Amino acid sequence: MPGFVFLVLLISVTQTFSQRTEKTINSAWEFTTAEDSEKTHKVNIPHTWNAEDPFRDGKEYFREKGIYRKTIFAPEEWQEQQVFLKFEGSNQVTTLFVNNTLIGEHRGGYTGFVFDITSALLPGTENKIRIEVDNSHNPDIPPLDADFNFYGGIYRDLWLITTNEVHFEMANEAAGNFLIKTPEVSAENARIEIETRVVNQSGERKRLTVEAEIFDPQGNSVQTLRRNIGVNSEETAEVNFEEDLKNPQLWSPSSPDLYEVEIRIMANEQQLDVQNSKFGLRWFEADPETGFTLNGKPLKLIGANRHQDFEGLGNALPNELHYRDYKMIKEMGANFIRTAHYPQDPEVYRICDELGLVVWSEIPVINDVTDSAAYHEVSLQMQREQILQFFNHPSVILWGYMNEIFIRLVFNNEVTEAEKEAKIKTSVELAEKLERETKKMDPDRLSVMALHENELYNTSGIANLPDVIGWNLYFGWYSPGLESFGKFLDEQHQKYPNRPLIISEYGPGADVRNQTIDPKPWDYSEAYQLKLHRSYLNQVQERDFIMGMAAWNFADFGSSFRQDAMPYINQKGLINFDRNTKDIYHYYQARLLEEPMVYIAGKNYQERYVQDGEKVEITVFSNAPEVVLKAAGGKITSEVTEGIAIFRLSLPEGETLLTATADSLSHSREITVFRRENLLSSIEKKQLLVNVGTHIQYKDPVTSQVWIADQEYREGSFGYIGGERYQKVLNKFLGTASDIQGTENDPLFQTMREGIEAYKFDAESGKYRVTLLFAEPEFNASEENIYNLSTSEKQEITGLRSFDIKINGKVVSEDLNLARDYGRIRAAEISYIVNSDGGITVEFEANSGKSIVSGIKLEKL
Ligand code: GCB
Repeated sequence: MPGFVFLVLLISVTQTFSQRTEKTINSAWEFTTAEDSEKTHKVNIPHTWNAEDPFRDGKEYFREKGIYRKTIFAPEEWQEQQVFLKFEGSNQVTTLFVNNTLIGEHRGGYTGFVFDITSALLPGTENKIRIEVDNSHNPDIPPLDADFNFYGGIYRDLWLITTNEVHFEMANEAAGNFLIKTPEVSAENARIEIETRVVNQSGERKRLTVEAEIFDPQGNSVQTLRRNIGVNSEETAEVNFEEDLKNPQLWSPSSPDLYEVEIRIMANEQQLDVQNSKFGLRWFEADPETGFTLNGKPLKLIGANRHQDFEGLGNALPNELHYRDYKMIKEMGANFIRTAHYPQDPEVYRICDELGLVVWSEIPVINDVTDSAAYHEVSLQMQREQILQFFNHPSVILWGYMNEIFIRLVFNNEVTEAEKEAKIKTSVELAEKLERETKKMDPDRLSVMALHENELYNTSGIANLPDVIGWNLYFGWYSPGLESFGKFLDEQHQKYPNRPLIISEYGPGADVRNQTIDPKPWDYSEAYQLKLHRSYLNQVQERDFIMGMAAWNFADFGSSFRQDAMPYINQKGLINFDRNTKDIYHYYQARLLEEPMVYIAGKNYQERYVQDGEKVEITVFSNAPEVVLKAAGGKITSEVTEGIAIFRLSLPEGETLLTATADSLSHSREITVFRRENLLSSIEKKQLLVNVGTHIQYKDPVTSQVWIADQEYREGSFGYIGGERYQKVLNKFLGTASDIQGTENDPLFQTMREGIEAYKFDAESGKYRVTLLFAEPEFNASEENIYNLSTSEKQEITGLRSFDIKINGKVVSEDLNLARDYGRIRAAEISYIVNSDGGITVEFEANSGKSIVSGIKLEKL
């Protein structure tokens, strides 16, 4: 072998060994729960053991300890290296053992951390890694309580990192060892400050050169800065650089240009360590009168909050799914996201930089505070970790540290005045500490907290602490009146004219199975979701002083105690838990996108049942001034107002293809029209199914059957006689937002008619099957959740009921007592065979309490 080839080989070999390597060690861990340590199974990280049980067992989901074990082979070369394990996130107390030696513990489930495992490793052999992750409730670790699931496990990537003995600081890396600060940026000049820390674990003093090379967004090297340093063994040296960049290319949602810095440690021309980080140049301001400006221009921040879970996966998502979510948020036309209620995967911040989304990132100090030094300390540690870990991301503009911190207190009827005072005191003290820490660590960004609609935030003084106040406002949902939203904001603005305000949450629950053209609060319809969001968007657009708004929530998410239209799911998403879009997602596109769009609403509302003479209402979203709709050979043009064109069409029964055109773009959808007056005569082909007690049309996704909206009896047709719509809570139109046992079709059973006298069908003579659907809605009222803010208005529980059912005069069920016969909030179905010689009348006669029915199905046999 010629001498120079040998030399080249030698250099590249030593270089490979001496430089940093980073690789995931996600695959094939032996997993067990402490309870059940005999049984292990192989899992891959990202992993949670709670992907399913919160959706099956509700609040009882498994919150204890899980143990991950693996052996890793440590090559001899590791003798001269430093070896680290880096966790991106693990919920919530993580304890690491290597060869049975305790390495360390980390508290908190949403930030990253690094352990140096060098001293416990045995090179040249197998080494045992054991990671214990404890997800039990811990009064000293936030979140104590919140409206989402606390999925346990190592649910983000796990990295094995080896470095030279001389390296950029690692042990502390998750707490940030390479910061790029941009304290002064203007169109002409950007000041850049780079901070790094170099560690020498080689056993001897080293003379080193540290370099920082800056690349512009096109990848051109624009500057290399150098420092010569001497570092004693076992010491850490801080190395800082400063540089001015003329005429910087600015980062913004419309042009998310990213610079990059590469830092290197050199010794005798050899590179010992290297790290890269992107960063961006922008400046911003939050003004209490004029709102938010970015790079000197007003920018209304509009977007969504986002939780990190996904149907079937819990919080253990591959990076691709994070990416897909944020891409969808961007494609909705949004420019803003809030990582409610905790720091998210590092991939998220990288994506937001790249896509151009302004980020509010926050720590999970939610609903309540423990008055303990430990709780305060863990909260501060979380804030430090989040700030240092995501410091270099230009997308991050707001650091949040509390969400609705008084909500538990406000809804706790048992608390004494003294306890209340103590709670307020510790919460305000913690907020003061967090505010101070946030500003100390990052004076260049804005601090923020989110409040719920309650005066305590003002009277306690807590709302005076951060730079920006976020309001979570649910007018038109938890409290009445869509217009109350704007009024509330005006009042706040007037009372506190120096506070920059942003809307951190708003939105109603919406279930795509529930459809109507006549939406009402609490009906969980897509139409009500559209109505509320449209109104809120307008009210924010009308007010310059509001910095922006983030919808609650981008996607439906898991919440083990929730009992909405779908149990254990918070359905305020703009898209479903499985990421299928709801109408509202497309509405935002019409309001926010600059490129042309047209979309016929009603993806989940294809079956349209209309009364005699009634027209079919079609809603089209577009950002064009007008839309043309073609249907059944006709063509109509309609103006677009606030992103919506409404068409009322006389359509024949049966299928119709609709095509909407705007700006030379088209969108088509097929619908099927049914005339209600014909339903009885066509009953041989179709069953007639009625969602009794509601204006909502419900589609069972499993059978594809449609339960049509209820109607009052009219001659020649069908409908109810007597009674009223059941309401669990006054002023709320939905029957009961309870998890109805024994069915997946909760909305069908949640709404009902109480005190009903009869249900009548003017059907022709023949043999029929009549099926009645029931559920006893009354249960212990104290089980209602705190987010149903009007619980004080609760109706008195009317107790159990008993009634008889007659069909065409004959008693078919006597003394039907739903609670006794089936249990409360449990679906019950009874079918009866009826031979009719014209007409079917089902009568309900109460023996005690009031009769009640949820649904009725008529089939001709
Ligand atoms: C809130 C909370 C959020 C809940 C939301 C809701 O105000 O901040 O965590 O999920 O309301 O849906 O009730």
